[in-house]
Amino acid sequence: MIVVCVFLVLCCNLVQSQFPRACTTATALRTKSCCPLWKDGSPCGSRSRRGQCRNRVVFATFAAGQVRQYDDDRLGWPMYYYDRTCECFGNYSGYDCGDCKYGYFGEKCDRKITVVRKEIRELSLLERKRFFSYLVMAKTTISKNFVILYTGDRHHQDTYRFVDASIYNVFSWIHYYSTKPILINGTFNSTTNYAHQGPAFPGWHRLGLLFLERQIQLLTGDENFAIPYFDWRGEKNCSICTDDFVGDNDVQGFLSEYSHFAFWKSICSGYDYDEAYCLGADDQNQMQKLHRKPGVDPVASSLPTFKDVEDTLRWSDFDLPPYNRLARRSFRNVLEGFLNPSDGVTRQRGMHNLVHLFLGGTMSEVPISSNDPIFVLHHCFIDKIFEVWIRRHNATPDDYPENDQRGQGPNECSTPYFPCYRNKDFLRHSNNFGYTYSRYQGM
Ligand code: KOJ
Ligand code: ZN
Repeated sequence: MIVVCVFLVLCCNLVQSQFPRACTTATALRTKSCCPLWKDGSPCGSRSRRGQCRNRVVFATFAAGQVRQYDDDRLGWPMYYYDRTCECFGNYSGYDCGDCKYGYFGEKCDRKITVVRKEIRELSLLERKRFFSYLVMAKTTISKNFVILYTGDRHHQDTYRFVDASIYNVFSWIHYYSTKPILINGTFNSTTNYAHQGPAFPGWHRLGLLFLERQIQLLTGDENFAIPYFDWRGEKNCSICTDDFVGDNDVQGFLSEYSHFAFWKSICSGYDYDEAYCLGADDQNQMQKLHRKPGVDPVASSLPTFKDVEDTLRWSDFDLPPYNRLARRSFRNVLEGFLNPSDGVTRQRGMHNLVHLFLGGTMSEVPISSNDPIFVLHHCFIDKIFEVWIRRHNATPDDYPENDQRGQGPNECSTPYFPCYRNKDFLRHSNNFGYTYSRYQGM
């Protein structure tokens, strides 16, 4: 089997993913090397001392014997694809060390900027219009640096195909790719994935927002751009689901033709075949328009309350065994929304999950939820709660537990991001990533 896989990788120069475009050349894939030349002509900008090409920058440890690496291309990310990646020095970052760490700007990455993420209703009319126009630019501008993968058969690399995608669609695809079920002992396990139902959940989504925020800063040249959040505490309806904000919807759930996102379509269908990655990624006609049905689902007819958020913040253990949706008294599991926030034991839809289900439509289908921009606003508020919790409990990366969720070990790379960010490294103040949150309604 190993031989077959190696052969497929070698013979088939189509194998890519949310991969840096520069690492998807036949040579890069054959040599399993993702050390692109920076503009000084040296790999990882080594001549300019930005970084160096290193073997195994990756710290992967996966449950040996339980899952074999060739069963899942995402396992031990990104070692299935690359043995060599860039390790950047100082404030340099990016897959080729041509970019800066989050929060740093300039050719030498020595200018620190801390942006303030505000509640969307705190933005001035101009700021709000600017935000929507940036999103539309991101939705319609092809990413120069990244490409996405699709296939009808994840286990046969000769079927892999790669396409250009817009910046917003790359973001959306990243969430999709990380949520596809994992093949374990020959069966697809859909209760576990790389971004949810485990300790990686808050940090994985923190990184996703940083990725999108940075891509928009680079696209627009607006270094002060900050993603806004939607503080949904205690709301009866979705008060921002109007055409002035994220859009109204008709009875069928489709967004109003006067909304900013009226003509947006989702990439990657929802719960499609286990074996597939984003079928139809290249075909506009196969994509669905965004839809939403706030408050319609009888099992999720109200949003979390102020008290739910306060109760969530009280749990002092970041995560606890068994580190999945069954974990009790775990801050992460309460925040993610598998437990009653006040007792930390009773299983119920709450917090993050409840908001997804309350909004309904695109937002309630895990693989495609990120196609609706309200996902960004919702997760930004989840990240604010995470940040308040980090500060209140003085959390550090050491509080991130060893666990056996695939791809969610403390030292494993968050999947499928480039370069490698270790899961545990998100248990730090947001200032370290160049942003803070405004105070709003007492929090
Ligand atoms: C969509 C998601 C998610 C959870 C739910 C509801 O992306 O994480 O819907 O459980
Ligand atoms: Zn998610």
